[in-house]
Amino acid sequence: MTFDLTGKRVWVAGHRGMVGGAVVRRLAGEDCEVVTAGRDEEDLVDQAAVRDWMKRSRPDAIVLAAAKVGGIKANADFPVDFLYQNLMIEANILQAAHEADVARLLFLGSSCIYPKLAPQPIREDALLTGPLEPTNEWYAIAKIAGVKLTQAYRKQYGRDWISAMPTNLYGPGDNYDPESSHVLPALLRKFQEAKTSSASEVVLWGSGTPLREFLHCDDLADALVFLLKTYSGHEHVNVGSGVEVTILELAETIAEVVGYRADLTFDTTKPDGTPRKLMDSGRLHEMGWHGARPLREGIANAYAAFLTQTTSERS
Ligand code: GFB
Repeated sequence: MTFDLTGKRVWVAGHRGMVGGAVVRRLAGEDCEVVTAGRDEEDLVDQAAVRDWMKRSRPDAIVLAAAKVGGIKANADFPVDFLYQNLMIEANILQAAHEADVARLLFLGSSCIYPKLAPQPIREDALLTGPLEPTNEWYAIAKIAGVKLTQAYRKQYGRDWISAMPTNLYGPGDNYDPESSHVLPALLRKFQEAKTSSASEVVLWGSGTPLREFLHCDDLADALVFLLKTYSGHEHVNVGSGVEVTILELAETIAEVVGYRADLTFDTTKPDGTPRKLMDSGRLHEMGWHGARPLREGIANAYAAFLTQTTSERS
């Protein structure tokens, strides 16, 4: 074991988001103290506020799950938000963590930081070997900077800080806004709404042919805690499920889980994005983690959470 969590204070930055929430749930099973910031304490884009919070909270370890995230359309519509906010969040937290002498930190990248046409499955060493996918280059550049900054503190100051690279994620606490969400929560919502209104069709963006790999956020959280406890190294680590599906296949599985069949039509005015994005998670498997649940089972869990979340938002 590289880092024993027993008795440690662990700040989960971004605990209100899907990933941060999953990490908090997972850490509840460890003998550590989870620290989270109140809404008024946590303006992560503000350097002074982050420094102040770090001094007061004094964590031993940080899981940096805070980020401005969104689906393909949000990335294209809000380039400044995705580039600026993510650069600020990661720079502020890493520098404040360094000043506060935080022993352990886990930064989260994203599979979209790899080149658009990287050889598949994508290995960690494909980073910075080719041009990025234009629909999400703003987010990707910020996340690449975060991975590099994490490595830089390791190199210059010997900090035992690491990065993980998750694939496309879904699960409880996801964003279901039709404009800004990712495809899986968007389709859960579209099929549920079609079921409720007995609509005859569901519209998919793009051609339905792009391939994506999906991982449940609770499985990601389990892998992150595993890495936090056991991995020490310069290179980031891919975290995927190893299973890819086309967007059309995803829609068919969601239709089965929701229990509603509708004609699928394609809005080809919307972008497909990168054609394929399957990561090679071989290094993580060699380290001993194999916890990804089957996609259909994960979607059923996410659908149940979606129904609960939307019911509680309405009431
Ligand atoms: O999940 P998604 O928005 O993002 O879209 P990316 C994946 C694919 O699903 C694209 C199609 O080909 C979309 O055109 N799609 C079909 C839909 N119907 C829908 C729909 O109703 N909503 C959405 N959102 N997509 C993101 C990046 O890329 O991946 C982020 O933009 C991040 O930066 C994330 O890295 C993991 O997989 O293309």
